[in-house]
Amino acid sequence: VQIDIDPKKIGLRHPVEEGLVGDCKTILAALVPKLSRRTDRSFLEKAQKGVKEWRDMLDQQAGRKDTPMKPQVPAFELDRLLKDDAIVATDSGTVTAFIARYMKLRGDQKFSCSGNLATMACGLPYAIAAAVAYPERQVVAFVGDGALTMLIGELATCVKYDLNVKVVVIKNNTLGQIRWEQMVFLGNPEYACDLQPIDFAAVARGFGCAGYSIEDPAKCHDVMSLALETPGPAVIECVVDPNEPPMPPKATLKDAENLAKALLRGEPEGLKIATTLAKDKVREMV
Ligand SMILES: Cc1ncc(C[n+]2csc(CCOP(=O)(O)OP(=O)(O)O)c2C)c(N)n1
Repeated sequence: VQIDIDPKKIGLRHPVEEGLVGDCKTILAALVPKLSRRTDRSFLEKAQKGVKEWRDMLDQQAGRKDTPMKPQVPAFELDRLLKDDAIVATDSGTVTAFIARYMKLRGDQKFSCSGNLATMACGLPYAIAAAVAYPERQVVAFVGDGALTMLIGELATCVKYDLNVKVVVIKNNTLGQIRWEQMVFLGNPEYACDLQPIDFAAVARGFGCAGYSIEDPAKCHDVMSLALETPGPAVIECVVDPNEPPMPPKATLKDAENLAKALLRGEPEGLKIATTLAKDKVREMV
């Protein structure tokens, strides 16, 4: 069953048996009285246990203090610092997975990504639009270094109109999503994904924005908090581990087989990736 305010969206992403067009709140209110309460709570409890285990795993992953900092750390810290009416926009890349997992939408928060075309570099323009439409609200773009580089000139727009946009750029010096797709979907070593490292904090200052850089996970919370409180536009560069895999919620055997193939075929960072994966797995088991 898909409930959607827009009839064109019914069945867009997943086959449905019933499409119900309308506002979720109204439709759910109409549906709920048709249900009779089950005495057997096992299905619900199993689902609740699954969510709890998933959240515990995310917390554990975000609590890691190793350097290079894990990308989960800034996503986790940002979520903790967001106001209840914050507007967050993200790009397409591994960043999408990290922020979508860690941002627990609450209050009047809004979250946007490019759900149809999955284009890179939409995060900053979406945030600019949000800051123009809602100048009194906290607005954050959570973006990749590859994507931000494509539209970095828009920082000048933020300065020119004194827009309250905070740009959190996850700097892994690679087109991460493609790199992992090459390995996990195709079984090939990465090819041509490296990015020329950029000092985003210095670049931000060149544009006239405030610029911050975070490398130490222990300082992530405090620096992020300071940066979010800075009036006007600011860039917060988070230097992260490019070898932390953005694994799908359920990795298949085929994914693992492809990754192994990519490593055997000469993935240049193979050893680091294997060590990171092994460490992550051991931590999860412990
Ligand atoms: C305009 C555009 N070009 C290319 C792609 C294909 N693509 C999807 S994600 C991605 C890499 C994103 O890299 P980055 O912004 O550094 O984020 P990361 O994946 O490292 O988190 C690419 C090239 C795309 N979706 N849109």
